[in-house]
Amino acid sequence: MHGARHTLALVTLLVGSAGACAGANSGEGLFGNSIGDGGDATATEGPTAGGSAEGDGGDGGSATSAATDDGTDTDDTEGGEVCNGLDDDGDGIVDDGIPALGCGMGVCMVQVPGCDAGVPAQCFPGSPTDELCNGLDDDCDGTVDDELTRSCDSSCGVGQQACNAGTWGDCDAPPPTAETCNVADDDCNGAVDDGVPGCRVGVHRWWHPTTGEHFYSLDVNEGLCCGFTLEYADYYRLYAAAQPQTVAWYRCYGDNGLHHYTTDANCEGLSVNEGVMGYIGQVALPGSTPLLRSYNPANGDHFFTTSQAEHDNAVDALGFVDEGTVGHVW
Ligand SMILES: [Ca+2]
Ligand SMILES: [Ca+2]
Ligand SMILES: [Ca+2]
Ligand SMILES: [Ca+2]
Repeated sequence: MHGARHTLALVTLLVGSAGACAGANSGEGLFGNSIGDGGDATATEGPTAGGSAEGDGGDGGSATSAATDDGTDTDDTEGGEVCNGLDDDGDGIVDDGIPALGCGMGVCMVQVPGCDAGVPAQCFPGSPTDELCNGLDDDCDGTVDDELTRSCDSSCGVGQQACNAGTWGDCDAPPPTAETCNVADDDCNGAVDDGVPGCRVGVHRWWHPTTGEHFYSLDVNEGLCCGFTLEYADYYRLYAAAQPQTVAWYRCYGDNGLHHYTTDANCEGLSVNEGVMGYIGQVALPGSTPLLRSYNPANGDHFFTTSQAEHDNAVDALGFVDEGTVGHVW
């Protein structure tokens, strides 16, 4: 009994091995079929025999022409190699000469072999991205850089720049220039007409503790003569020469012994014109601040301040009459 069992197991093993071998052989046979129809025993030698002029010769009468002229190979190719895992044109190479396949534009462009293991290739283009200024067609619409423009700025303002040959061109925002006396911030540092000698003149503010007069002068020493107290040097500034939208600011002297200041060359009919102090803005200009005027009927004092709070206090608490904004100073 024991011997019989061993024998049965051995037979089963042999049968199994034979089946596996048979399967493998038949598979190779299928692949090798197209190469050598005639000799099954030498299937593995296919490529060598493949010179198989002999094999081809057996198929048809073209053996002679094949031997004399390579041109017949071209004829065979025209016969049509298709992507099917077979050597349709009989040149010994499976699926040869099938052109590559391309698809997509720009960076999405893809090229794949026309035939992959007997299966016709499929081509899937890459994914587009936002167009960048880089000399590439990023969004795959067929146009490189798509005439891109973008906003840009300088310290003086905003502008545009265009993409040229993959790099951004010059920004057309206004460039900073040297500061000149023109009521404009030419160098774009945030200060108007800064550092231009003689552009503006400083008006110093004095106050007389006895008369209560507010006195304004271009001379920081002028008030020392007569008991005035210097409240602010360079309290505000005027343009030394006329600028667009400025008018002359006159200093006047009245019969009452007090000074007055106005844009009226006739000193509003009340005083003697002592001359032009400078030029005051008729409207709000770059860098300017309003100059507020009030009048004290009790002592005839004309008070000028750039402080709204000080102006309001004079009117509300000190008996001054509000005479409004008389111009714009710096
Ligand atoms: Ca594009
Ligand atoms: Ca681009
Ligand atoms: Ca400036
Ligand atoms: Ca300027």
